[in-house]
Amino acid sequence: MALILSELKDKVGILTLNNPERRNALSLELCDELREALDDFKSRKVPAVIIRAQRDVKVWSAGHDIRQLPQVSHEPLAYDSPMERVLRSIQEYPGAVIAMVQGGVWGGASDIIVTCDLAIGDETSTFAITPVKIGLPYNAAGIVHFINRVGLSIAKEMFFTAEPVKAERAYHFGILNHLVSSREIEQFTLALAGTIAANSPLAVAVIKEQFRLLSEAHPLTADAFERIQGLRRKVYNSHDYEEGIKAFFEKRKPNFRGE
Ligand code: YXS
Repeated sequence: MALILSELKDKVGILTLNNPERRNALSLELCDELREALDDFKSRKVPAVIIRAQRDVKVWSAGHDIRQLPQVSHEPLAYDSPMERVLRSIQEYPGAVIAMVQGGVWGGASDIIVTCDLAIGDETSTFAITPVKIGLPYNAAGIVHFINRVGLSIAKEMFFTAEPVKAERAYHFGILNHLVSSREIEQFTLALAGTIAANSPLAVAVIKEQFRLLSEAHPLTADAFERIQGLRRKVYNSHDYEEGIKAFFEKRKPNFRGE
């Protein structure tokens, strides 16, 4: 069964996450299909793409497939991991990539939302980023995505609490460009995508790439880079990371020790 459904409506591509049994968890397989579908639209010069889940889902995506997170002592969210490659595919796509959100968005799936160029949500949409729930050190690229979208203080609150941000607040803080009712979200998002698709695709693509280069430009000394690597290694080599994953599967609260 296709984990990603792909269709073209006029000049708008629509990609639907299609694994509700696993709550659209970002498995390696689903991420690879999502990236391949984006590459296919890119080859067909599709100027605007909507990423959505099935209509009226309760869970847009449960985030990274925890069963497939590398076990302790291995770099989770490595540069060339499937989820990270999807995020870069979205950033580098030469056209607008728009998230249409109904239901709960968890973990790495929230990084997809804040990496998309625009996000449209309905009243059921919520957004949580959850590494602290499983003792996982997020990565610098992902943290920059959140800082760029919601600013430092809201990004810290989201990461430190791992609590879902509800639709109204998500709109207020800029996770969502528009908050529309579940009845009208499909038509609204398609119309917005159509407006963008009717503009100069070359200008949109070049302006998008300038946004990416300028917003990602955070000068980092070699020392700072090494420090980040060392800090993250300390976490993914920790008891807490191992305990966090184990607790998820044993469906119990983790007992973190801070080491
Ligand atoms: O027990 P079965 O086999 O039926 O499977 C259950 C869940 O184990 C499974 N499932 C997942 N499997 C792998 N990875 C996941 N992230 C994941 N989430 C769920 O799907 C089956 C149905 O789940 P269930 O019964 O809990 O569904 P529900 O409708 O009652 O609750 C839906 C959720 C999403 C609220 C609940 O499944 C949940 O809280 N899932 C974990 C959400 C989460 O913490 N995601 C973060 C993943 S880690 C990640 O994205 C980043 C690495 S980071 O941590 O840095 O943010």
